[in-house]
Amino acid sequence: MMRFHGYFRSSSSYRCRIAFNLKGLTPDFVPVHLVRDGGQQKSAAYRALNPQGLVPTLEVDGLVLTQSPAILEWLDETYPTPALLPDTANERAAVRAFCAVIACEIHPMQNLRTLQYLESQFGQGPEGKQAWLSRWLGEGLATCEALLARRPRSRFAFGDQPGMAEVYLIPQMFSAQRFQIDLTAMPILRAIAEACAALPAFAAAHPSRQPDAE
Ligand SMILES: N[C@@H](CCC(=O)N[C@@H](CS)C(=O)NCC(=O)O)C(=O)O
Repeated sequence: MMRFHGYFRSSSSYRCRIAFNLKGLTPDFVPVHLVRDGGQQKSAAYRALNPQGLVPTLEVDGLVLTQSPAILEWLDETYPTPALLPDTANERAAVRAFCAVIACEIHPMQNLRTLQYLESQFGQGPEGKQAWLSRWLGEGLATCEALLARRPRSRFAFGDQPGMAEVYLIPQMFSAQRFQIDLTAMPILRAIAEACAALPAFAAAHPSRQPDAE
């Protein structure tokens, strides 16, 4: 039994969906609406699975996995083909650094609860929140672009096949568009996003194609 709890627009859920598709896995899906009912992720029933009250959560038989980086590494170790990480320690470190910029530096700044806190505790409206998002998403994505600009160019971020870097990058590019971040100065990231959009595993993982899409 494999059961995935997520939300169509959540970028950490989107990461996992891409990985499932690349690996040919089709877990059952349980939608967790992040706004309805005050946020279903905060319910006692969901918190019993994921004490942080965040999506995603993956249940596999008796095992409960939380935090998308842990889920993705577990998937790659448990279903090694196709591999999401490169063969060498040096390249794996480069890919993990790229992914960490997104997961550790960018994503927490755009999260729903962060934006809600800016509003409730610091009185920020749409303009203030937009300035915040532009600052942190813009800087983080510029770092991703710079990390790739210093490498020999390839079709995808770290070679001719998509892998862990694209699993993180594509949802982040979706969020950047949603939050109207200027991507003009990021031609490498845009080219990778375009190459991924043509692949069924990525296209099928898009938020607009999920059963809970609005
Ligand atoms: N580092 C966590 C982040 C999880 C996370 O922040 N999920 C967001 C959606 S992308 C969420 O559940 N937000 C609900 C909220 O802020 O209340 C992961 O990668 O799984």
